[in-house]
Amino acid sequence: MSSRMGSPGLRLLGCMLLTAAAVVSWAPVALGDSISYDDRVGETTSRSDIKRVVVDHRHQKERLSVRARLTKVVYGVEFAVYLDTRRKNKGPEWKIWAYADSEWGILKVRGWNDQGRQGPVCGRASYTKSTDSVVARVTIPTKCLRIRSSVRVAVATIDPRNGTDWVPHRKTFLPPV
Ligand SMILES: [Ca+2]
Repeated sequence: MSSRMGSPGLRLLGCMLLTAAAVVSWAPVALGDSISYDDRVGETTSRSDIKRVVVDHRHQKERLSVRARLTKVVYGVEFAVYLDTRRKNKGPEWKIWAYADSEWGILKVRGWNDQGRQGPVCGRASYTKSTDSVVARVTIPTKCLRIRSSVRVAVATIDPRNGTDWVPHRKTFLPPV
């Protein structure tokens, strides 16, 4: 009788522990001048699913690097990095966009939905393929975007036919680095 009564309790405990582990694994982890975020896989309709994002903002190196590990590279899916550099404005001031083996650029934007206008030409973007994933990366000199202090970053893979995978959440920034 006691084991019968105990097992639902144990199951509940196990469930709670699993939930706690899941919450911990998806929370952003600050690492000095960088932050990493493990995103769920399979939660998006975007064909290019984000697994992990690392933002590296080493002030002494005067550059901002954002890399995202994706399940696969899909041509025509846009890799987008939104930057909040002015805390007075809630939304992004800059959008960096890149397509695999194709063009990339920087746009000055006035919010999440702004098409933007051509920003400065600086930095670089790349896609690096490995056996089980692809790493999309952009690296920008901070001076070029007038980043003087910490910055907040949001990342998305915009699949025009299927949907968007957002990190950390739709139109939401990671904590500042
Ligand atoms: Ca994802």
